[in-house]
Amino acid sequence: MTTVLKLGGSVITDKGEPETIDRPALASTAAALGRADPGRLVVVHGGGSFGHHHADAHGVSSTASTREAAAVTAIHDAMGRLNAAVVAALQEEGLSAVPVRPLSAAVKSDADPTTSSESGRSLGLATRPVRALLTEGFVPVLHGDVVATPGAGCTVASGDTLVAALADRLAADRVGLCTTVPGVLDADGAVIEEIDGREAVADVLGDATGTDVTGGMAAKVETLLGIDSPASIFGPDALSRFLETGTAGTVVR
Ligand code: IP8
Repeated sequence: MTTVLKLGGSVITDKGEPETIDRPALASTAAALGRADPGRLVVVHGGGSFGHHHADAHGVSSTASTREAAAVTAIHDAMGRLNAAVVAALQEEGLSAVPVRPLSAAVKSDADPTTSSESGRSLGLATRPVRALLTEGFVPVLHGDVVATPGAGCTVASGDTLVAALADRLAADRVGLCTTVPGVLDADGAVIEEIDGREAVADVLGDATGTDVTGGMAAKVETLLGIDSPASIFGPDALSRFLETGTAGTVVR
């Protein structure tokens, strides 16, 4: 069984403070993973106050590109610092976590990659190393990153886009997005149990708190609707349930 799990940047960092890890949240997330027996597991994490802070400072997003090497390096290096912290936290809980860095493994592949909506298919991702690491018993840990964008320089590929690309190419059995909210909420604040069509996206436009250069809940749902496997969006409290049962919060089909 293959699970692709995204840890939202807002879950593991304090989005209000540049480059600040939410240590208790990261530790409890890692502990939940350490307690579970998820089989083949790929972890992807978002940018939180690391990537988004630097991307915003350089005017780079999933649609705004840069050709400045210093901007690419600043964003990528910040994501590297967060990735190292996530890998270390997972290792402390006994997982064989290792870093896999998308700048060196991914390229946006749409004809007009700066205006197309983010889908897993718009990303060329070298999944052979990820597969090989899984087979060797490792837990590859990827993250949202700046990636080459033909004709434009580099743009941000969000962790969600990576999740979608990985889910498709690894034929994932289970896909989960651990966010700060317990799922996609309706107008009354109740968790919507299931979303199965694009028309739902208009109703779920959430507001991302802090700096987020890759879009909020609507973009997440849109991306997840594009993959074959059902995907769950849930809060940190439901992480163990997701790992046990394969679904939690809102299921996007
Ligand atoms: O937080 C964005 O990833 P996300 C990563 O999953 C960067 O949207 C580099 C801002």
